[in-house]
Amino acid sequence: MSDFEKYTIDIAAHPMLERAKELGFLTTFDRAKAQEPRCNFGNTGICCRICIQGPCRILPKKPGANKGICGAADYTIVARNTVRLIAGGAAAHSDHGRHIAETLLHVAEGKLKDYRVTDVDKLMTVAQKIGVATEGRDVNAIARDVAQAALDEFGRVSEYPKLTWITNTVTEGRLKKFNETTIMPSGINLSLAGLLHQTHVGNDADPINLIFTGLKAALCDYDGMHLATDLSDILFGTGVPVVTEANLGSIKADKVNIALHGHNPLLSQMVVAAAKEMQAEAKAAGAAGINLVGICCTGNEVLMREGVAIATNFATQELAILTGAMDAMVVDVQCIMPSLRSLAECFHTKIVTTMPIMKIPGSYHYAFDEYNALDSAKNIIRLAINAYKERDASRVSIPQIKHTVVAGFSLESLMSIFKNINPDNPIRVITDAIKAGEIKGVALFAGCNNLKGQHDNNHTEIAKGLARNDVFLVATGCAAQAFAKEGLLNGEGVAKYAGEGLKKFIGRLNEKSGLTADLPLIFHMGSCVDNSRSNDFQTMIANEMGVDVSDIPYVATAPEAMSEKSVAIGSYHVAMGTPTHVGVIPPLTGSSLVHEVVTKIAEDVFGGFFIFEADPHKAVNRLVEVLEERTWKLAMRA
Ligand code: XCC
Repeated sequence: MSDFEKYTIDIAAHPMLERAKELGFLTTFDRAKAQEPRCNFGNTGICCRICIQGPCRILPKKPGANKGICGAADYTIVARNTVRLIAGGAAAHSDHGRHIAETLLHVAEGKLKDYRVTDVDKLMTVAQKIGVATEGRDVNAIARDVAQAALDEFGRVSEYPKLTWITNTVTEGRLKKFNETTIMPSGINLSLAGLLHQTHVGNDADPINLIFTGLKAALCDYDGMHLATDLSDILFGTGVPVVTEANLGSIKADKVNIALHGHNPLLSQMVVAAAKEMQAEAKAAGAAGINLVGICCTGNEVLMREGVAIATNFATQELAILTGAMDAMVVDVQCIMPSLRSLAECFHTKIVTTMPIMKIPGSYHYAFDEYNALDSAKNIIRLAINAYKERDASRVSIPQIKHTVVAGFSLESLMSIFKNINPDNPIRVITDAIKAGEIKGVALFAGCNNLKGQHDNNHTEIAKGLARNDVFLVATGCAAQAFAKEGLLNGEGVAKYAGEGLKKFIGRLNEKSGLTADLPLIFHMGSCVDNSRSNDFQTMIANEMGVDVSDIPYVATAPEAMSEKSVAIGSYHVAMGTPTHVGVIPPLTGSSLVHEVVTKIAEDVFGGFFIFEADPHKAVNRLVEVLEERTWKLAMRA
């Protein structure tokens, strides 16, 4: 096996890595290798850098060094480090949501000419869900109140009232649990600032108290994500099934290629709209047109709503530039490697940053102007068209590898398929299949790439293993993109990997789907903020079964978790009562106490718990075991 094969299972990546080697460019794979061996203190979470007397590193057997200078024990240090990761993730997700909410408010106030309320049905649903009056009211008035309710989530400074989106989207059982355990937040900013205060030097030393505060922040993550999904749907439309393609082969040699990368759909939606209008300009420059492709969650956003192809996911973002055919990469926020800029220097590619909080020295910064959003997008496309003119055709080498993708499964679109089978009570399509033992339950795949393992391998191996065991699979984020690139998001994936029960179940959906394409093995629900769609799915299943979410056979897995956001997502899933697998051993093994709390004791309190298992096959066995145990318990209650 070559080094490249060891790095990633994505065969489109191999020739690009070879190319990087020829150019002498060190990719993220090389940099990951160069970081080995990792520092054991950092790797296990017992390096404390919270004050500048540090870093303090814990040596359990060395008197004096078995605590930090201030006397903080391993469990305090590990808990503090972990909950600060959660705060970082929750801040990122919720700030993304706040940005969307501000835009919706400005739309409702008639201040923005390029945006509008696209999905009025979704606006009505959300308004009714959060208690905004709709009867006889104008769309913009309702949109203003919904946007204001979302913005109010951030600024509350007292402990009451509690967060609106959580209050109105989770089961009664969860709400009671969150209140009883005092982790129910009222204000997102308040909770995150409180966490940073609590973890300051000389503050809280109690790991349990810290973990509960971490879970409160994780619920802020949930809230911010949920409102981001809802408000994005209102502005840009709720995803419906689309057929598109994925992998580097979706980059076209004869077109102006623009990659949309990051997380926030506000600009990328405008780029999609502008590209439709500017095909002639591209043709005048000698290209066959404009080809948009997506990377990371901005890619997932425009895939869901516009059918834009996926070029690649997080770990292989650099490789899109190495094709020599990428004219511009437009980035917004989160998960964008700073290395893109230096790699772009080897080609004609323009890296365009657009947000005030995300700049890369040396790249082009086109400040996104929501008041002139379409013009902002057009200027960027013009830059790409000019870059295309500088492209050296002799340096273009695109791996001709791609797969068909059937995606766009918002919960609404999934339910409309279920509705074709059971018009009166669509959710029963899945609960009946679980009760009949046709499927063993549901697994959500979420999260990133992490180069501590072979890129995309954990994602695909665990998915195939669970599919063989008749588990219904939904996915978001870079996990969904790994599946798209590997050909698991189409009907062939079902034929190859689904167990008999799952095959029958998806077959039944196919008969009634009303779609021209066969349904996929795994249902792509969108970007990372769209994990909220999976949470709503859980809530619907639990309510239909008459139990709490902590009782239903529904698991989550982040096979290659990497970002702070993934820590926040995983943590709130545990609070939601979901057994949550992580395929990378996170930096908390330095405290056996914290490790025990999150992997075992959490189950007693919330019903959810973490499973840390790097081996994909063992992970499959454990997840199936957990699903079977829950199904068995449910059958006992019946
Ligand atoms: Fe980033 Fe959402 Fe992770 Fe991918 S999955 S590496 S967070 S892009 Ni969100």
